Amino acid sequence: MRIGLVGKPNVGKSTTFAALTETSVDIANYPFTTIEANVGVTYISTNSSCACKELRTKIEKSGREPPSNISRGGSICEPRTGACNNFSRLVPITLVDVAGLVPGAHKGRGRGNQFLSDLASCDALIQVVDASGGTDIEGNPIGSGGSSPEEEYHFLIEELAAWIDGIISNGWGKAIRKIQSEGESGLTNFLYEQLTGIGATQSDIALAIDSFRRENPDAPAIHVWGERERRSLSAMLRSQIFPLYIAANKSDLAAEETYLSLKNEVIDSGGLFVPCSADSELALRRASKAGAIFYKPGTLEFELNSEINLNEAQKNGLSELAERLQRLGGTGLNQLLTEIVYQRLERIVAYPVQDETHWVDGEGRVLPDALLVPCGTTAKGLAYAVHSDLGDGFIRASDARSGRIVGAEHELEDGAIIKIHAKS
Ligand SMILES: Nc1nc2c(ncn2[C@@H]2O[C@H](COP(=O)(O)OP(=O)(O)O)[C@@H](O)[C@H]2O)c(=O)[nH]1
Ligand SMILES: [Mg+2]
Repeated sequence: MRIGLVGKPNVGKSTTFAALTETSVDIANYPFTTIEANVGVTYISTNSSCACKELRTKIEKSGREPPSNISRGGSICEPRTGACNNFSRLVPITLVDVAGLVPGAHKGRGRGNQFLSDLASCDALIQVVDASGGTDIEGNPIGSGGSSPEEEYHFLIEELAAWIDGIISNGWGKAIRKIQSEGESGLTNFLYEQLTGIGATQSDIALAIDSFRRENPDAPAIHVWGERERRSLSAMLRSQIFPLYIAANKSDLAAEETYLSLKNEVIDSGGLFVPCSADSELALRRASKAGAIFYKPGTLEFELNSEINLNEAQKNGLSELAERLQRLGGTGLNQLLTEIVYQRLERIVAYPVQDETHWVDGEGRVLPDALLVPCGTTAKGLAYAVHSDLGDGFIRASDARSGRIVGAEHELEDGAIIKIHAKS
């Protein structure tokens, strides 16, 4: 699971990245571009209780003593990445902070194609916009309300569509020949060949062609398509290959009228628009890491740690943050990620194990991995998600909960605990 942070410079992409991954990266109030994309890991909670809750009950019922784990609220799993407390399991998501995208990137302006290829491996994109309208399209600070969040949104989707258009225009002569010999499936095959490298699937292409047909019922035969038709198809391809969700950042500074029309446009077209304050999330995570507060991401309140002495400035800073959290209804970032992963991308959680009785791996670790996989993932698909060798050598799997043997095409349920049998 990989999510890219995109947007014009100086909107808070690196701040969002630093807050969510709890790492330090360069953050500055002027447009500058990091040479390499920042790549890191963030965590979100699973929708339902960790499978270690069931395991604990199973052990208790059998009359054995589960490992004592008071400090973790009863959780007994041993996550290799993430953590689990009170049966709330954290699962990893890779985040990529793709530096600033400037108008003309598809023609190589700024860091141009480098930005674009950093996006290619992402399952979804979050566009961070400056909801306060305080920075121009190139990221230079101007007074609040001086720029239009709508403009930066349109610039970005058009830039991405132009990039895709560039890729398909390149071989258009070949497309025409394919269409003449293979009919409409020639177009699908051509698009798949050209776009598989940026992560397009057959189904993305089929869905994009469907929506093109719906929006352009009178389009001429493909072999006489001009730029207009191709551009329109590129826009549909963009929305299938790179679903884009909006983090309306700097909401702490923003007047609602600055972003209202963008909000309405995004929501009316079925998109996701969440007001965020990355800066506040970063301050909260840092205070929490320093031990000054107890804060659970996604909540509206935090507690001061009475064992830590704070100076006046720190106390004021924290009380200002507390007031801000209440006023904004949270920092928005956790809500945004959770909605993208579970509602929009329909990811489910699967626990691969090596021992179907004790739900452990080869080293005896209890439920070491919890993976986010697309809804509809099969047993064999999970094997590939663990390791390509496990997928290639797949023989069969077993459902560790019921003990039943399942085949390669068996579709996993949310929370499935699966042992994979493979040739080594
Ligand atoms: N008020 C406010 N400022 C923010 C917020 N997020 C980021 N900033 C500031 O915006 C500027 C640009 O942030 P940065 O993360 O470097 O932007 P990037 O160029 O998109 O990576 C910095 O001065 C940040 O402190 C926010 O939520 N609220
Ligand atoms: Mg940055």
